[in-house]
Amino acid sequence: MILIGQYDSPFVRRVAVTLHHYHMPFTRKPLSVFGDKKEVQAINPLCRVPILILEDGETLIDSNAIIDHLDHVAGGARALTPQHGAERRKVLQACALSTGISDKVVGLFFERQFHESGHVSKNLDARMASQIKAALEKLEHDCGNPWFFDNKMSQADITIGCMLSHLKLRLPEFFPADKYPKLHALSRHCEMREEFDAARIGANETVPKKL
Ligand SMILES: N[C@@H](CCC(=O)N[C@@H](CS)C(=O)NCC(=O)O)C(=O)O
Repeated sequence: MILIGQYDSPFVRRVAVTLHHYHMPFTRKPLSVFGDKKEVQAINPLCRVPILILEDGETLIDSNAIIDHLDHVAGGARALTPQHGAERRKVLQACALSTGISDKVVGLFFERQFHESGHVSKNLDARMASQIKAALEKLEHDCGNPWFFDNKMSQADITIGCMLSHLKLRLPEFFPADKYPKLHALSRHCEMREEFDAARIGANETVPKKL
């Protein structure tokens, strides 16, 4: 399998951590949606990552759809997302909140990075900031120990761990050291794991200053 995308994307990283967790071999092409736009768009018309190319050449896009496939291949007991019922809904809801935060963090970062000075919408900036903060507070409230759902590692931990490392990289002021103690502990717990360590951002995996 070939994973396309840089690890400064929380969506690419959650797929990579999941692949490592399942010990599924893959190679990676760290293409940039900016610097390698033509190449990425030739594979995914949306010019978005992650993209996973399967052994038979089939191409999957979107981290949720990719992880759904990986869970299926890993099978019942190994799957990081429970297969049925309330447990499955809880994990998927925590992932939805977490990927929703990452969507807003990416949006706010791009808004600030790419608009010429003075052209950032203050109202949009404030709206996205309030969405990020409220969703972080909800995750902090619901977070268990040592994992999000106490003793069992799930896809919620991978997704929240990758969301937090990306938040710290792009908008660190939203995750101060003296706030969100349960999420800080979860982030540390995740980053000590082998599968997270195997998916660290490389020095060249950056975003351009201008579009
Ligand atoms: N819902 C998608 C979101 C993917 C996404 O937003 N990827 C970003 C990288 S962090 C991207 O490729 N953005 C380029 C663009 O949309 O122009 C997923 O879960 O994979």
